[in-house]
Amino acid sequence: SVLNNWDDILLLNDQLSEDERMVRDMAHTFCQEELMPGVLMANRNEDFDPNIMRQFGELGLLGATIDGYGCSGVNYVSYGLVAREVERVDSGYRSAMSVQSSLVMHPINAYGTTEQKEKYLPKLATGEYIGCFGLTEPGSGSDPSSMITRAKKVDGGYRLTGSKMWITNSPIADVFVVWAKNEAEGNQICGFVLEKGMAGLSAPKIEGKISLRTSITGEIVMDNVFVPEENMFPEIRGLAGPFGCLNMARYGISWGALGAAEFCWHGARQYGLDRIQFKRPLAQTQLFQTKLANMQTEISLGLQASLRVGRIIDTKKWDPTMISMVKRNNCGKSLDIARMARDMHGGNGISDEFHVIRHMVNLETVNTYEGTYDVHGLILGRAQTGLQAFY
Ligand code: TGC
Ligand code: FAD
Repeated sequence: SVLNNWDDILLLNDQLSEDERMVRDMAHTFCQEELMPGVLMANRNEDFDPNIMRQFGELGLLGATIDGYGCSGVNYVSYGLVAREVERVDSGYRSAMSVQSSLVMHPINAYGTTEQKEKYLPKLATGEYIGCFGLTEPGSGSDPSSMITRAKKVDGGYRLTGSKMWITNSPIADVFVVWAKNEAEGNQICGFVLEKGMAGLSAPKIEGKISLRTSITGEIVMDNVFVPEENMFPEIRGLAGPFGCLNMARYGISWGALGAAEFCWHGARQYGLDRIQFKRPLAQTQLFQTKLANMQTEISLGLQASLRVGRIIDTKKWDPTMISMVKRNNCGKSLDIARMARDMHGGNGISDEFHVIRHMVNLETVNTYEGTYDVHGLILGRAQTGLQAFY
């Protein structure tokens, strides 16, 4: 048979170049050897070790698609493959990597001045600096156009006032990419790079998360923070600015979520082989096998779709709706798979030692952030009918 592995039924491995396989294998080894052993306690204690960012940096996994500034310059398929390996361990670790790469380094690279790029990108690439991205506010989530954070023009720069909510990495961030309405330009949305230590800037941690506990999440509170003119993105205006970053992060998530789903599928299969009930392995029952077949099918199809979108992005002729489709489908399917795997582990499934319940609760966040499942449905609905149904 041409099939080497039951877990690669559509021969995805053969569709990758040698370079892509190398990046994937390197990320896989790092994630399994360095991240997996500590994830249980990190999740239990709600602990994110910033040193993980330095390790990502050493391996060239931060801003990996950027050319120059110490970045690896790999293609978007490789970026997706890395996201899949990191999230196979935990969505929180992938979150830290994708925020730094797609939501902080990407906008600085795409919208920033030469000085901004030279100042921030090399240190973000090594993980010496940790970045965060502030779009969501307490009263503005799915509808970011309703944000109330304001930038007021003053001598030499702007004063920013407002607060951002649910911001990955904010409590430990050195660099904050923040979106605000610029009063001097008719309240158009503009992007600013803030730095830790600016007067009036704080980033309190959000406590009590049941999901994504290996990732640190906080607010960004800005009380009349002075931001020099040179820290503003000079040209990008409107929601196209933040959405331009979200596209790439959402694409990475489409791969990442499937990494988590694969872990759950493999875990359920192994559990079913090991666990004897009614005098036979659970895996020898028809119900168990059809559940495994459903997982295999959705994961294999989802990976093909993300690979296809990655290949299209690498040709630079892509559309955001393609990304909405894979972000939405792969997150929704992965969440279903994790819930099913949890069930197939019986009572053990609720123990963190089997990891599936951690993936399950993480995927609740992944299905919600970067545009919820339903919001991406509305984006796709609008694109095919020409009618927007948000309002
Ligand atoms: P709409 O009228 O659709 O668009 C306004 C302007 O934005 C442009 N645009 C895009 N540009 C590039 N890429 C995209 N995907 C774009 N989507 C829209 C559009 O062309 C237009 O440009 P212009 O120049 O004409 O002004 O705006 P709307 O207000 O109707 O939007 C509705 C909706 C629902 C599509 C949008 O607001 C949305 O996607 N909401 C979801 C919000 C979201 O995703 N938030 C994410 C926050 S960050 C985060 O969650 C990080 S978690 C990271 C982690 O830890 O991994
Ligand atoms: P809401 O927009 O209030 O939505 C609530 C529910 O209503 C959802 O089910 C939604 O699908 C539904 N809904 C909304 N609008 C409609 C409609 N028109 N029709 C039908 N149903 C609708 N944001 C950042 O800016 N930066 C970050 O780094 C970041 N990290 C995050 C980390 C975590 C752990 C979490 C949980 C969130 C993070 N977010 C971040 C915020 C995230 O992007 C938002 O939570 C998300 O966009 C949804 O917004 P909301 O929570 O305000 O929900």
